[in-house]
Amino acid sequence: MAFDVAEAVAQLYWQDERSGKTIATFIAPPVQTQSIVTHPSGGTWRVAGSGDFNGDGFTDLYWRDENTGANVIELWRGTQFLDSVKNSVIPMSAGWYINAIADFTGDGHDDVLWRHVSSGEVWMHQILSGELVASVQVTAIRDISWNIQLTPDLDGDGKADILLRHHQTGVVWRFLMDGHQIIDSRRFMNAAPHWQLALHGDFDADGDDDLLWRNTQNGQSVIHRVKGGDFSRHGMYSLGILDDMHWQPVWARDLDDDGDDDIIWHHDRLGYSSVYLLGSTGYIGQLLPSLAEGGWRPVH
Ligand SMILES: [Ca+2]
Ligand SMILES: [Ca+2]
Ligand SMILES: [Ca+2]
Ligand SMILES: [Ca+2]
Repeated sequence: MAFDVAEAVAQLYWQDERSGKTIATFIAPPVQTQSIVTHPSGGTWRVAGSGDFNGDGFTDLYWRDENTGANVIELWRGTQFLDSVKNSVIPMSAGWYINAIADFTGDGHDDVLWRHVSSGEVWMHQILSGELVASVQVTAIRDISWNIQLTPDLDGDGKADILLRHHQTGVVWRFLMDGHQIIDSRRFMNAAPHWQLALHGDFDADGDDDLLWRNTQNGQSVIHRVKGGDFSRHGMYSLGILDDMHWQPVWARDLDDDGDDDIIWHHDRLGYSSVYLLGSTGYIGQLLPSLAEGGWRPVH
């Protein structure tokens, strides 16, 4: 069923790693979907991530040329291609990779967080209207056992923060951020390593991001509400067990437009997608038309 993509509340991208073919899926309440091919192939280019780089409310694409290391932001307005903006040249061989795309400066334009594969350095590219306006070092986390796992806005100030995870101990560490500056650095919580820190989103509609955990041993999902930037044991509730681990939670978006983020799942082998529409007492699950084939990568 077709709808006007201007009514869409979410625009999600998928890419076939082999060809670089890219699909955009638009979702409008009450969970209607419409998919279009944006690029029949990628050549030597692959999408490294997506975000809103010009603050117009539509999702754009960040492309990297794997041969030359060139980076280009493609600005989109729904199904309409607007512009492509050269951003920087960072050869893959230099060891830098994109760790996260999020709005660290709070201006509504997403920024890019890079990490160096061996030195552990963390670097930020601040983006405005698709253009690179500042390139600044954040910190160096030399111990590469620490991953930058998620970049939620934990304290609800409109600026993304950083959650690190130690992949052996499971310890979660928090950086509250103001742009590229770390304004608070402390241990957030402990969790056994088989609990995967899967997604963040504002699941209770109170303005700060909450966390979705998945137990990789039994498939249980747990939402963990964050209050004032901190962990609260009282704010945890289960979303039940989905023991087929090919089902992965891949995005958090407010799909029914009621203020709280909902969860989009994807079966990485069969290509099925489904949603959990969250409410105050649980969720309503709904299967979606197949959005992308198995083996397609959701672009974050
Ligand atoms: Ca920004
Ligand atoms: Ca914040
Ligand atoms: Ca919240
Ligand atoms: Ca919702």
